[in-house]
Amino acid sequence: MRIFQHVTDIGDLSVALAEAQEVKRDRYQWQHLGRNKTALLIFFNNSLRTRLSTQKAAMNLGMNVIVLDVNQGAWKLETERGVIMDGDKSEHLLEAIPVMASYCDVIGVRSFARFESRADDYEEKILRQFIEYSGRPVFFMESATVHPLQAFADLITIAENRPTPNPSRKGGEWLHAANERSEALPLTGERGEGLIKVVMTWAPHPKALPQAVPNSFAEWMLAAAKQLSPQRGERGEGPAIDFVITHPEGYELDPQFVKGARVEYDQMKAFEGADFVYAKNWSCPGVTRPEDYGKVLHDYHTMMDWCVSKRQMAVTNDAAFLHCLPVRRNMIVTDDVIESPRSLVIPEAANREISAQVVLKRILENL
Ligand code: AN0
Ligand code: CP
Repeated sequence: MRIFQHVTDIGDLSVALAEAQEVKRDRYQWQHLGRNKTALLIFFNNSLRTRLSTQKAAMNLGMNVIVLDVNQGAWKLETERGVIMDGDKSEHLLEAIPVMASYCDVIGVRSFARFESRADDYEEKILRQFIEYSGRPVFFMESATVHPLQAFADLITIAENRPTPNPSRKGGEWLHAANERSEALPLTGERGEGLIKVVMTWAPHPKALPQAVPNSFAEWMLAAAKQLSPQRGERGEGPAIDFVITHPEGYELDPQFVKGARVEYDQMKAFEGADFVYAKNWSCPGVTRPEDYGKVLHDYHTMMDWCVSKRQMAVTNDAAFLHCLPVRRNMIVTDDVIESPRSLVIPEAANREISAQVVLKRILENL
Protein backbone atom coordinates (compact mmCIF):
# COMPACT_ATOMS: atom_id res chain seq x y z
CA MET A 1 0.00 0.00 0.00
CA ARG A 2 1.31 3.48 -0.91
CA ILE A 3 -1.80 5.60 -0.36
CA PHE A 4 -4.42 5.07 2.33
CA GLN A 5 -7.45 7.19 1.49
CA HIS A 6 -10.37 5.03 0.43
CA VAL A 7 -11.77 1.69 1.57
CA THR A 8 -10.55 0.17 -1.69
CA ASP A 9 -6.93 0.91 -0.65
CA ILE A 10 -7.13 -1.74 2.09
CA GLY A 11 -8.44 -4.42 -0.29
CA ASP A 12 -10.53 -7.33 0.94
CA LEU A 13 -12.22 -6.30 4.19
CA SER A 14 -12.43 -9.81 5.65
CA VAL A 15 -8.64 -10.07 5.23
CA ALA A 16 -8.17 -6.63 6.81
CA LEU A 17 -10.41 -7.58 9.76
CA ALA A 18 -8.51 -10.83 10.25
CA GLU A 19 -5.26 -8.83 10.23
CA ALA A 20 -6.69 -6.47 12.86
CA GLN A 21 -7.42 -9.48 15.03
CA GLU A 22 -3.87 -10.74 14.52
CA VAL A 23 -2.53 -7.33 15.61
CA LYS A 24 -4.68 -7.53 18.74
CA ARG A 25 -3.31 -10.98 19.52
CA ASP A 26 0.26 -9.64 19.68
CA ARG A 27 0.88 -6.10 18.55
CA TYR A 28 4.67 -6.30 18.97
CA GLN A 29 5.36 -9.21 16.61
CA TRP A 30 6.46 -7.03 13.66
CA GLN A 31 9.05 -4.80 15.37
CA HIS A 32 11.59 -5.77 12.68
CA LEU A 33 9.42 -4.17 9.98
CA GLY A 34 9.82 -0.64 11.34
CA ARG A 35 13.46 -0.81 12.37
CA ASN A 36 15.27 2.36 11.21
CA LYS A 37 12.13 3.56 9.47
CA THR A 38 10.65 6.94 10.32
CA ALA A 39 7.01 7.98 10.26
CA LEU A 40 6.30 11.72 10.03
CA LEU A 41 2.85 12.71 11.29
CA ILE A 42 1.84 16.19 10.16
CA PHE A 43 -1.09 17.98 11.80
CA PHE A 44 -2.69 21.11 10.33
CA ASN A 45 -5.53 20.65 12.88
CA ASN A 46 -6.03 19.55 16.47
CA SER A 47 -6.08 15.90 17.47
CA LEU A 48 -6.03 13.69 20.53
CA ARG A 49 -6.82 10.17 19.29
CA THR A 50 -5.24 10.27 15.84
CA ARG A 51 -2.00 11.71 17.17
CA LEU A 52 -1.63 9.25 20.05
CA SER A 53 -2.98 6.10 18.42
CA THR A 54 -0.98 6.50 15.21
CA GLN A 55 2.20 7.25 17.14
CA LYS A 56 1.58 4.20 19.34
CA ALA A 57 0.88 2.00 16.29
CA ALA A 58 4.13 3.13 14.67
CA MET A 59 6.06 2.41 17.88
CA ASN A 60 4.45 -1.05 18.12
CA LEU A 61 5.98 -1.72 14.70
CA GLY A 62 9.42 -0.56 15.84
CA MET A 63 9.33 2.72 13.92
CA ASN A 64 10.73 6.09 14.88
CA VAL A 65 8.10 8.81 14.93
CA ILE A 66 8.27 12.56 14.34
CA VAL A 67 5.14 14.61 14.99
CA LEU A 68 4.80 18.10 13.55
CA ASP A 69 2.06 20.55 14.51
CA VAL A 70 2.27 22.88 11.58
CA ASN A 71 0.48 25.68 13.42
CA GLN A 72 2.65 25.49 16.53
CA GLY A 73 6.26 26.38 15.90
CA ALA A 74 6.62 25.64 12.20
CA TRP A 75 6.56 28.40 9.58
CA LYS A 76 3.10 29.33 8.41
CA LEU A 77 2.61 27.66 5.04
CA GLU A 78 1.25 29.12 1.82
CA THR A 79 -0.67 26.51 -0.16
CA GLU A 80 -1.56 28.43 -3.36
CA ARG A 81 0.76 28.84 -6.34
CA GLY A 82 1.21 32.31 -7.84
CA VAL A 83 0.63 34.19 -4.58
CA ILE A 84 3.01 37.08 -3.85
CA MET A 85 4.05 35.98 -0.40
CA ASP A 86 4.10 39.34 1.37
CA GLY A 87 1.67 38.29 4.12
CA ASP A 88 2.09 36.22 7.27
CA LYS A 89 3.08 32.99 5.46
CA SER A 90 6.86 32.49 5.37
CA GLU A 91 7.17 29.22 3.48
CA HIS A 92 5.42 27.48 0.59
CA LEU A 93 4.03 23.97 0.79
CA LEU A 94 5.90 23.17 -2.44
CA GLU A 95 9.26 23.52 -0.66
CA ALA A 96 8.06 22.28 2.72
CA ILE A 97 6.74 18.93 1.37
CA PRO A 98 9.96 17.64 -0.25
CA VAL A 99 12.01 18.91 2.72
CA MET A 100 9.81 17.07 5.23
CA ALA A 101 9.82 13.99 3.01
CA SER A 102 13.62 13.93 3.06
CA TYR A 103 13.54 13.16 6.80
CA CYS A 104 11.11 10.22 6.75
CA ASP A 105 9.90 7.07 4.99
CA VAL A 106 6.14 7.38 5.49
CA ILE A 107 3.95 10.48 5.86
CA GLY A 108 0.59 10.83 7.63
CA VAL A 109 -1.30 14.09 7.11
CA ARG A 110 -4.26 15.67 8.90
CA SER A 111 -5.72 18.60 6.98
CA PHE A 112 -9.44 19.31 7.45
CA ALA A 113 -11.84 20.85 4.97
CA ARG A 114 -11.33 24.60 4.86
CA PHE A 115 -14.84 25.40 3.59
CA GLU A 116 -13.43 28.13 1.35
CA SER A 117 -14.12 26.26 -1.87
CA ARG A 118 -16.05 23.02 -2.22
CA ALA A 119 -14.03 22.14 -5.33
CA ASP A 120 -10.69 22.57 -3.49
CA ASP A 121 -11.91 20.46 -0.54
CA TYR A 122 -13.47 17.68 -2.62
CA GLU A 123 -10.46 17.54 -4.97
CA GLU A 124 -8.26 17.09 -1.86
CA LYS A 125 -6.02 19.94 -2.94
CA ILE A 126 -3.67 19.69 0.06
CA LEU A 127 -3.31 15.89 0.29
CA ARG A 128 -2.88 15.62 -3.50
CA GLN A 129 0.20 17.86 -3.19
CA PHE A 130 1.67 15.64 -0.48
CA ILE A 131 1.15 12.61 -2.71
CA GLU A 132 2.60 14.34 -5.76
CA TYR A 133 5.61 16.10 -4.24
CA SER A 134 6.75 13.90 -1.32
CA GLY A 135 7.62 10.70 -3.18
CA ARG A 136 6.62 8.87 0.03
CA PRO A 137 3.65 6.70 0.92
CA VAL A 138 0.94 9.00 2.30
CA PHE A 139 -1.86 7.98 4.65
CA PHE A 140 -4.81 10.23 5.44
CA MET A 141 -5.32 11.11 9.11
CA GLU A 142 -8.55 13.05 8.27
CA SER A 143 -8.39 15.06 5.13
CA ALA A 144 -10.94 17.44 3.64
CA THR A 145 -13.26 14.58 2.67
CA VAL A 146 -12.22 11.33 4.39
CA HIS A 147 -11.15 9.84 7.72
CA PRO A 148 -10.33 6.24 6.79
CA LEU A 149 -8.39 5.33 9.97
CA GLN A 150 -11.55 6.17 11.92
CA ALA A 151 -13.88 4.23 9.61
CA PHE A 152 -11.63 1.18 9.73
CA ALA A 153 -11.61 1.32 13.56
CA ASP A 154 -15.41 1.69 13.48
CA LEU A 155 -15.74 -1.40 11.29
CA ILE A 156 -13.47 -3.40 13.62
CA THR A 157 -15.61 -2.28 16.60
CA ILE A 158 -18.85 -3.25 14.87
CA ALA A 159 -17.47 -6.63 13.82
CA GLU A 160 -16.27 -7.34 17.37
CA ASN A 161 -19.54 -6.32 18.99
CA ARG A 162 -22.02 -7.56 16.46
CA PRO A 163 -25.08 -9.27 17.81
CA THR A 164 -25.47 -12.91 16.98
CA PRO A 165 -28.63 -15.01 17.25
CA ASN A 166 -28.79 -16.51 20.72
CA PRO A 167 -29.50 -20.21 20.40
CA SER A 168 -30.50 -20.52 24.05
CA ARG A 169 -33.30 -17.98 23.69
CA LYS A 170 -36.41 -17.79 21.55
CA GLY A 171 -36.15 -16.54 17.94
CA GLY A 172 -35.39 -12.89 17.37
CA GLU A 173 -33.28 -12.52 20.47
CA TRP A 174 -29.73 -11.39 20.11
CA LEU A 175 -26.57 -11.74 22.02
CA HIS A 176 -23.98 -8.99 22.02
CA ALA A 177 -20.53 -10.45 21.72
CA ALA A 178 -18.63 -8.04 23.94
CA ASN A 179 -21.18 -7.85 26.74
CA GLU A 180 -22.37 -11.40 27.08
CA ARG A 181 -19.55 -13.63 25.96
CA SER A 182 -16.49 -14.28 28.01
CA GLU A 183 -14.22 -13.95 25.02
CA ALA A 184 -14.58 -11.85 21.90
CA LEU A 185 -15.92 -13.50 18.79
CA PRO A 186 -13.56 -13.86 15.87
CA LEU A 187 -13.98 -10.86 13.61
CA THR A 188 -14.80 -12.90 10.56
CA GLY A 189 -15.61 -16.40 9.56
CA GLU A 190 -18.91 -17.04 11.37
CA ARG A 191 -21.59 -17.76 8.86
CA GLY A 192 -25.32 -17.26 8.71
CA GLU A 193 -25.63 -14.62 11.39
CA GLY A 194 -28.43 -12.63 9.77
CA LEU A 195 -28.65 -8.97 9.10
CA ILE A 196 -27.44 -6.24 11.45
CA LYS A 197 -28.84 -2.74 11.12
CA VAL A 198 -26.38 0.17 11.34
CA VAL A 199 -27.84 3.67 11.51
CA MET A 200 -25.71 6.77 11.01
CA THR A 201 -27.49 9.81 12.42
CA TRP A 202 -26.77 13.50 12.06
CA ALA A 203 -26.89 15.33 15.41
CA PRO A 204 -26.72 19.02 16.32
CA HIS A 205 -23.51 20.98 16.94
CA PRO A 206 -22.86 24.70 17.40
CA LYS A 207 -20.01 24.87 14.86
CA ALA A 208 -19.57 23.89 11.22
CA LEU A 209 -17.88 20.47 11.13
CA PRO A 210 -16.42 18.64 8.13
CA GLN A 211 -18.06 15.72 6.30
CA ALA A 212 -14.95 13.52 6.41
CA VAL A 213 -16.13 11.21 9.20
CA PRO A 214 -19.64 10.51 7.82
CA ASN A 215 -18.25 10.22 4.26
CA SER A 216 -15.78 7.54 5.27
CA PHE A 217 -18.14 5.73 7.62
CA ALA A 218 -20.69 5.46 4.79
CA GLU A 219 -18.04 4.38 2.30
CA TRP A 220 -16.74 1.65 4.61
CA MET A 221 -20.18 0.42 5.71
CA LEU A 222 -21.39 0.12 2.12
CA ALA A 223 -18.22 -1.75 1.13
CA ALA A 224 -18.60 -4.00 4.17
CA ALA A 225 -22.27 -4.61 3.30
CA LYS A 226 -21.18 -5.78 -0.16
CA GLN A 227 -18.11 -7.74 0.80
CA LEU A 228 -19.02 -9.30 4.13
CA SER A 229 -22.68 -10.07 3.73
CA PRO A 230 -23.47 -13.78 3.90
CA GLN A 231 -26.74 -13.17 2.01
CA ARG A 232 -25.61 -10.73 -0.64
CA GLY A 233 -21.86 -11.06 -0.90
CA GLU A 234 -19.77 -13.74 -2.52
CA ARG A 235 -17.50 -14.49 0.41
CA GLY A 236 -20.03 -15.49 3.02
CA GLU A 237 -18.06 -14.11 5.94
CA GLY A 238 -18.70 -11.48 8.58
CA PRO A 239 -21.82 -9.54 9.44
CA ALA A 240 -24.48 -8.69 6.89
CA ILE A 241 -25.12 -4.98 7.16
CA ASP A 242 -28.26 -2.99 6.52
CA PHE A 243 -26.97 0.60 6.43
CA VAL A 244 -29.32 3.55 6.92
CA ILE A 245 -28.48 7.26 7.09
CA THR A 246 -30.74 9.79 8.79
CA HIS A 247 -30.37 13.58 8.73
CA PRO A 248 -32.46 16.71 8.27
CA GLU A 249 -33.05 17.82 4.67
CA GLY A 250 -30.13 19.78 3.22
CA TYR A 251 -27.42 17.58 4.80
CA GLU A 252 -27.33 15.04 1.93
CA LEU A 253 -23.80 13.62 1.63
CA ASP A 254 -21.77 13.38 -1.57
CA PRO A 255 -22.96 10.48 -3.78
CA GLN A 256 -19.37 9.29 -4.27
CA PHE A 257 -19.53 8.11 -0.64
CA VAL A 258 -23.19 7.27 -0.02
CA LYS A 259 -24.41 5.87 -3.34
CA GLY A 260 -26.53 2.83 -2.53
CA ALA A 261 -27.27 3.83 1.08
CA ARG A 262 -30.86 4.24 2.28
CA VAL A 263 -31.65 7.73 3.54
CA GLU A 264 -34.55 8.10 6.00
CA TYR A 265 -35.38 11.69 6.98
CA ASP A 266 -37.48 10.58 9.97
CA GLN A 267 -34.91 9.89 12.69
CA MET A 268 -37.26 7.82 14.88
CA LYS A 269 -38.20 5.62 11.92
CA ALA A 270 -34.54 5.16 11.03
CA PHE A 271 -33.71 4.05 14.59
CA GLU A 272 -36.35 1.29 14.65
CA GLY A 273 -34.65 -2.07 15.15
CA ALA A 274 -31.12 -0.62 14.90
CA ASP A 275 -28.25 -2.72 16.29
CA PHE A 276 -25.69 0.10 16.04
CA VAL A 277 -26.24 3.85 16.22
CA TYR A 278 -23.40 5.98 14.85
CA ALA A 279 -23.87 9.65 15.69
CA LYS A 280 -22.03 12.54 14.05
CA ASN A 281 -22.59 16.15 13.17
CA TRP A 282 -21.64 17.47 9.76
CA SER A 283 -22.14 20.79 8.03
CA CYS A 284 -23.93 21.21 4.70
CA PRO A 285 -22.10 19.08 2.10
CA GLY A 286 -23.32 21.35 -0.71
CA VAL A 287 -24.95 18.52 -2.64
CA THR A 288 -28.61 19.56 -2.63
CA ARG A 289 -27.79 23.14 -1.51
CA PRO A 290 -24.49 24.07 -3.27
CA GLU A 291 -24.69 27.69 -2.06
CA ASP A 292 -24.66 26.52 1.58
CA TYR A 293 -21.53 24.34 1.42
CA GLY A 294 -19.84 24.17 4.82
CA LYS A 295 -22.64 25.97 6.65
CA VAL A 296 -24.75 25.08 9.69
CA LEU A 297 -28.22 25.19 8.15
CA HIS A 298 -30.36 25.90 11.22
CA ASP A 299 -29.90 27.46 14.64
CA TYR A 300 -28.93 24.42 16.70
CA HIS A 301 -31.46 25.34 19.42
CA THR A 302 -34.20 24.37 16.99
CA MET A 303 -32.58 20.99 16.22
CA MET A 304 -32.14 19.57 19.71
CA ASP A 305 -34.69 16.81 18.96
CA TRP A 306 -31.89 15.18 16.93
CA CYS A 307 -29.63 14.82 19.99
CA VAL A 308 -29.41 11.06 20.62
CA SER A 309 -31.24 10.27 23.86
CA LYS A 310 -33.11 7.44 25.56
CA ARG A 311 -36.15 8.38 23.48
CA GLN A 312 -34.53 7.29 20.21
CA MET A 313 -32.53 4.42 21.74
CA ALA A 314 -35.79 2.93 23.11
CA VAL A 315 -36.98 1.94 19.61
CA THR A 316 -33.70 0.21 18.69
CA ASN A 317 -32.74 -3.42 19.11
CA ASP A 318 -30.82 -2.53 22.30
CA ALA A 319 -28.39 -0.76 19.97
CA ALA A 320 -24.78 -0.08 20.76
CA PHE A 321 -23.79 3.59 20.57
CA LEU A 322 -20.78 4.75 18.56
CA HIS A 323 -19.13 8.14 18.06
CA CYS A 324 -15.64 8.89 16.75
CA LEU A 325 -15.00 11.46 19.56
CA PRO A 326 -14.42 14.23 20.50
CA VAL A 327 -18.11 14.54 21.33
CA ARG A 328 -20.09 17.41 22.83
CA ARG A 329 -22.39 15.88 25.41
CA ASN A 330 -26.04 16.90 25.38
CA MET A 331 -25.60 18.27 21.87
CA ILE A 332 -24.79 15.06 19.98
CA VAL A 333 -25.70 12.55 22.71
CA THR A 334 -27.09 12.71 26.23
CA ASP A 335 -24.97 11.83 29.28
CA ASP A 336 -27.04 8.72 30.03
CA VAL A 337 -26.67 7.25 26.52
CA ILE A 338 -22.92 7.82 26.26
CA GLU A 339 -22.42 6.47 29.79
CA SER A 340 -24.70 3.45 29.27
CA PRO A 341 -23.29 -0.09 29.08
CA ARG A 342 -24.23 -0.08 25.38
CA SER A 343 -21.86 2.81 24.64
CA LEU A 344 -18.78 1.61 22.73
CA VAL A 345 -17.00 4.93 22.38
CA ILE A 346 -13.96 3.91 24.45
CA PRO A 347 -13.25 0.52 22.77
CA GLU A 348 -13.93 2.28 19.45
CA ALA A 349 -11.21 4.85 20.22
CA ALA A 350 -8.89 2.07 21.41
CA ASN A 351 -9.34 0.37 18.03
CA ARG A 352 -7.75 3.41 16.39
CA GLU A 353 -4.38 1.97 17.43
CA ILE A 354 -5.30 -1.27 15.69
CA SER A 355 -6.52 0.28 12.43
CA ALA A 356 -3.43 2.50 12.27
CA GLN A 357 -1.16 -0.47 12.90
CA VAL A 358 -2.71 -2.55 10.10
CA VAL A 359 -2.30 0.39 7.71
CA LEU A 360 1.31 1.16 8.72
CA LYS A 361 2.19 -2.52 8.59
CA ARG A 362 0.84 -2.76 5.03
CA ILE A 363 2.83 0.33 4.04
CA LEU A 364 6.04 -0.99 5.63
CA GLU A 365 5.64 -4.35 3.90
CA ASN A 366 5.55 -2.48 0.60
CA LEU A 367 8.41 0.00 1.14
C1 AN0 B 1 -13.61 16.89 13.73
C2 AN0 B 1 -14.64 16.56 12.65
O1 AN0 B 1 -15.84 16.61 12.92
O2 AN0 B 1 -14.24 16.23 11.52
C3 AN0 B 1 -12.76 15.69 14.04
C4 AN0 B 1 -13.45 14.43 14.34
C5 AN0 B 1 -12.54 13.26 14.43
N1 AN0 B 1 -14.30 17.27 14.93
C6 AN0 B 1 -14.23 18.49 15.45
O3 AN0 B 1 -13.62 19.36 14.87
C7 AN0 B 1 -14.93 18.73 16.75
N1 CP C 1 -11.58 10.56 16.27
C1 CP C 1 -10.52 11.34 16.05
O1 CP C 1 -9.93 11.36 14.96
O2 CP C 1 -10.11 12.06 17.13
P1 CP C 1 -8.99 13.19 17.16
O3 CP C 1 -9.54 14.36 16.36
O4 CP C 1 -8.81 13.50 18.59
O5 CP C 1 -7.74 12.67 16.51
